Amino acid sequence: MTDSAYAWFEREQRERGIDIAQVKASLNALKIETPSWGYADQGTRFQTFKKAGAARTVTEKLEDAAMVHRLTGACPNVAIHIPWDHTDDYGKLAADARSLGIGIGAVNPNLFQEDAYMLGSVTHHDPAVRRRAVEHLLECVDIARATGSDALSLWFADGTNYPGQADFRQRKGWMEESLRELYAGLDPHMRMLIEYKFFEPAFYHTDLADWGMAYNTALKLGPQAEVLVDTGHHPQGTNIEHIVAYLLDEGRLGGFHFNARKYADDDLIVGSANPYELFLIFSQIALAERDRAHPAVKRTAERIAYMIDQSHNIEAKVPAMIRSVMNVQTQYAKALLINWDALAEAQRAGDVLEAEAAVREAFEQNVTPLLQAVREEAGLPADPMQAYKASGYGARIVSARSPKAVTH
Ligand code: AOS
Ligand code: ZN
Ligand code: ZN
Ligand code: ZN
Repeated sequence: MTDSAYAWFEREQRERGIDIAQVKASLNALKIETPSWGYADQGTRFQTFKKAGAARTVTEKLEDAAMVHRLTGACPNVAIHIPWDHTDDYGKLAADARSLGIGIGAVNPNLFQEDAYMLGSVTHHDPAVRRRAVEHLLECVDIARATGSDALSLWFADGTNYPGQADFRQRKGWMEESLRELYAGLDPHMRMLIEYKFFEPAFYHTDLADWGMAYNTALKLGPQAEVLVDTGHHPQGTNIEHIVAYLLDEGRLGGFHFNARKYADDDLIVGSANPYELFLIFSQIALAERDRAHPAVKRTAERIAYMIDQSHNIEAKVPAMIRSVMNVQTQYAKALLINWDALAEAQRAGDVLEAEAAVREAFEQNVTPLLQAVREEAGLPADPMQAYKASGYGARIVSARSPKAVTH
């Protein structure tokens, strides 16, 4: 993109009444955590294709996450999943990450891959299984402490497949009891992000099925518990931006797991199927970030943990992650181009068409010159995807990570 394209963009936006310096500051502040599991081979229940170059060890996952950060400047932390990223020395893991220029983000416990959890983890009818689950959660607090992480991302696969299989209210009680014990184990600076999902792997009921259940649980636990919105976890047609606004207003929007879906929890490249939805989510956040009349809402918006949760089945992992990061930046940039005064004026006048236009017209702007300028001003490649292709990293990891070369 040429300088003149950016100059033209800036002139256009000034005419639209947009404060470009503020937009750039907001874009620079946007940090997005990438998931360690997005760099390793993941599959569907039909097949996990072995992809040449996919990270095989936690060290390789850190290397890939660091590469994404080097090219985007926007991904300083990587989320870990335990036991997938298990190591005997978590202090060393954090030091390794630091030496690569990144840090450890949210710690994700895994309570869904042991046979013991077939009928539930923290909601299992057998107290011994619940104990095992709570001990794993507490172990993850220790791991967060050892790695310098300040967040635990909690997703529970707990649910049932058939009516009558279990007692909903009894399980609700066990969930709350287990989470209370975990909450008591948190350090004061740690946040507990509670993720909900309406179905899968359970098909009849899921113990934390929607944002209301996650919110109510967080409310009962205390201020360190917040809701995590995974964009793939709602029934079709759900107005996610409304949920986002509601949770922002209540001070309990903790973070996001971004991914795209067309049908269910597809976990595809962010913004690939639903860019307008992502834009509308960011429009609620951008509005909250500038809400000086409600400082608590503004604070909540400013500390949202933005995380990507995608699971690559057929795509090369590192460039897929870069694409997701760029797509997040694009939709946030567009949301920052809403003329809020014009929107408020249209709302006051009850002018439905003008109000809708004020939002949509921001989405229709071409933000490529803006994002390229912001990156160049920060000393980053204007086009991280292009830079990745030119770097030779993809070819290097394919040869370095051949199955024969596995050392541990
Ligand atoms: C599962 O559907 C959730 O999105 C979780 O966040 C999960 O832990 C993550 O996808 C890694 O398995
Ligand atoms: Zn998720
Ligand atoms: Zn999910
Ligand atoms: Zn998902």
